[in-house]
Amino acid sequence: MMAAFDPEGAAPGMKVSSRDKLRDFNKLFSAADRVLVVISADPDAIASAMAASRLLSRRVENVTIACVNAVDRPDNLAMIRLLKVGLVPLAQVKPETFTRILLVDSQPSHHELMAGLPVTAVIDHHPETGAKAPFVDVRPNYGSTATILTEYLRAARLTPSRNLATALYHAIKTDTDDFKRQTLVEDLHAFQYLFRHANIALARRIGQADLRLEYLKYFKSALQTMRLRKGRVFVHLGPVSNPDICVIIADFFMRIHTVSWSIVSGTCDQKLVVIFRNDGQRKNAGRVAKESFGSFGSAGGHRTVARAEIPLTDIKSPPIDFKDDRKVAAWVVIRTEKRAGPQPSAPKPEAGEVKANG
Ligand SMILES: [Mn+2]
Repeated sequence: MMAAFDPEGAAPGMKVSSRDKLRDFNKLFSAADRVLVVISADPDAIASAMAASRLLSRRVENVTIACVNAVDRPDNLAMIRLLKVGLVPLAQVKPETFTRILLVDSQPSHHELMAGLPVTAVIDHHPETGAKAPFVDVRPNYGSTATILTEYLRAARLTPSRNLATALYHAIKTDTDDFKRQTLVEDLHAFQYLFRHANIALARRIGQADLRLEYLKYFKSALQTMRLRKGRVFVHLGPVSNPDICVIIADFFMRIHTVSWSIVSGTCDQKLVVIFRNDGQRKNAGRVAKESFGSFGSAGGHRTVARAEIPLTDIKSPPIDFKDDRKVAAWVVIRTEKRAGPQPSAPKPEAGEVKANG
């Protein structure tokens, strides 16, 4: 039998048709169902849960979205607040009081709390883990789960509300890192569609909300104590409430066009955390992190981004006084300074002396 032309589906025989998938998905639910959508909250998971909730809102008795993690990233908090997302911690609900449980942007094996749930349906874009459930739609090539859910909404002929479209739009942007990561034409199509329905200014507001008010004191101390040598910025922040602060400050200094390396450290949970960033010009942050700190703790990363974490008790020769921020700062500089420089393309006597721009 010839397949009827399907404007929402993919080319016949080639890819998953979201219309077919939606039909199977809908069969799982009836009007008396109480549905629990379980996520590990990040923009894609939150948006996908909102979309699943929209798909089911008129088909079931109620839908609750619960997360296995504590939401504390500022951009996630902004998303939840500005888009009025109803989200509760999984610990606050009784899964056994629900008749259907849905996982979006996750698979059971991703989290022990998820693995223990009797899951009805899994919709995700992470690599296949052999999830067992009555309904599984895992598309590892997709840039985001939000793309899959956008296809479902379109197949169901449901126009997303402004807030839902904004959430999905932000999710695709986030998970594809503005299309610099794994992206399919399906992600672009979903994005293009959502663009017409989203509040772009609100999405931008959410995307740029990566700071907390309490972080400003670290900026102040970073600006006051930074050492700048040959385009390399060194900052030791001392005790920080969260290692993310070191990442934010390290990224911040890379925005200065003459800075080629940004190395920012801080102590948290009995560990020294060192964050490395560079401009990618003949440099290898992962190697520098490993050579500088690999003998003290875990250290590594990629060419432009890297990280080291050293237990504060483990440095014996010479012993480091981690209460003395100036000594720690000097130690980080000494460990990294010789290693963090441009690697010469041809052997040169002293790599540290090579100036990038002559
Ligand atoms: Mn995702």
